[in-house]
Amino acid sequence: MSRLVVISNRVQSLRGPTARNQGGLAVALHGALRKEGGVWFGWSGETVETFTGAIDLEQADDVAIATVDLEPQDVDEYYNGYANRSLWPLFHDRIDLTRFERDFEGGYLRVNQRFATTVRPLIGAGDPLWVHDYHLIPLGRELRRLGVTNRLGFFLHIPWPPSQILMSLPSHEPLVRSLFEYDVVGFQTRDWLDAFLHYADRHLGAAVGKDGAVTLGERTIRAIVAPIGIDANEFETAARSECACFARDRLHMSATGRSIIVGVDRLDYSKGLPERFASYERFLLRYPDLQGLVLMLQIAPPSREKVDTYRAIRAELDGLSGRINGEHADIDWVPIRYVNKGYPREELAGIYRAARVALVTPLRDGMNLVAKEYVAAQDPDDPGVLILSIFAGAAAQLTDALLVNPYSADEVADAIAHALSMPREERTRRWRGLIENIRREDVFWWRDRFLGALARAPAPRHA
Ligand code: ADQ
Repeated sequence: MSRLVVISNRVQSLRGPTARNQGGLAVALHGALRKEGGVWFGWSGETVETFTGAIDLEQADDVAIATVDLEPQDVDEYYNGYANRSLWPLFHDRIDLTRFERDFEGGYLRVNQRFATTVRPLIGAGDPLWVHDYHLIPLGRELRRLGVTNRLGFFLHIPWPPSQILMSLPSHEPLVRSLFEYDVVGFQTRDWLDAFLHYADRHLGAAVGKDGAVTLGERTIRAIVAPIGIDANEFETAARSECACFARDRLHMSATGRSIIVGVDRLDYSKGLPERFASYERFLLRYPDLQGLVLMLQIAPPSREKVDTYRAIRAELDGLSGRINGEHADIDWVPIRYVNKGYPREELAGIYRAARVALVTPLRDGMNLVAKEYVAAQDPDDPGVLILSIFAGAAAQLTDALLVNPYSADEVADAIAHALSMPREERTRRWRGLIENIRREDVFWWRDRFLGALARAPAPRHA
């Protein structure tokens, strides 16, 4: 019997104390694996002096979690280097922050080879393979080199950049060509798919068919749009839990009647946090009557702290929040509460529910699950308002949000004022449109959409 094999940079265990803090992706992948049993393979997050390829196996029901340790140099070059200093900024249109180093690229290819040789013995003859994200683009090619003829799928969680930007990456062509070793390649939105097709057509001379078939030489792949969702049902339930109600009440009490505007983001320059703080300050200045009636809670746990640009954005936000608070605070009011820590899912759901407005204003984002979680956590009888960047992948689905250009402080400031004064009838109407989409196109819909396309791909090749 065949088993699904999921491969991603990191894996998350459903056991132990961290299990309840997991994001939607981990839950979805566990769900996908549990359906028919399978293997989830990735880096353990640990390092070892010399790479051995020894697999650590954890079995939970029919799901095997398999991890491997990497060398410190691997982590520097592959993870902190090529993945997070080259590909991440470039794919988020930040050439100014992108670093190109041969060592990074060498480490990236080496780790992809190491992943391939390590996971190879775990792959059975008919097993479909599902590879995730920008860390592992060339993994399909490495697996084919080892004789793997199975159905191979790849899903990109982040945006695909415009061709002119992608072409600033020194080895862009072999990187993109390696995607043609998969059978199905999935993107979050039509825009990212179109950008990929543009490159494939103009730069590689691939033939783009009507139904997502893209042919390059002897290989035809299927390129699809599969926007990731959340487990809406689980999140709606979490928002009604005791823990969520406690968090909501605690926040309400501390706000002493003020309307709460919430932002929840990994501390990352793509999330547009300095621009968001500046927009909020613009709101305070343009709407002085509303000053003192609101407070903004920005939750931003630090990430990728080994990367200098991440240390820089953290320092910038520390300075900006301090200056805005110093300038506008009163003896009983601080305009921004800026918190650098993570929260368990249920507590987070309660925080979302307490907030009258959510500011989700990334400058570029593959999807953005926070926008969907905020909507799912609302009280259906008295829902809050989602302000969403037009540059988040989620904007293609969540058209009932207040859509804004995050670069325009005036536009975002006006949207905040609009959201705060929005009548309940309009809030409810917009929320219904949003939640209907979030429930329909949830994380299980996403999984089935992708795996369905993979199952329909032409029969596996034989070596
Ligand atoms: P991220 O860039 O990490 O994901 P996002 O989609 O918003 O962005 O997901 C973040 C997750 O982390 C959410 O589930 C959120 O609840 C959680 N989180 C954030 N701050 C938290 C906190 N303080 N405490 C607890 N949980 C917190 C990447 C891409 C996105 C894409 C996803 C999934 O960049 O565009 O939507 O993958 O494909």
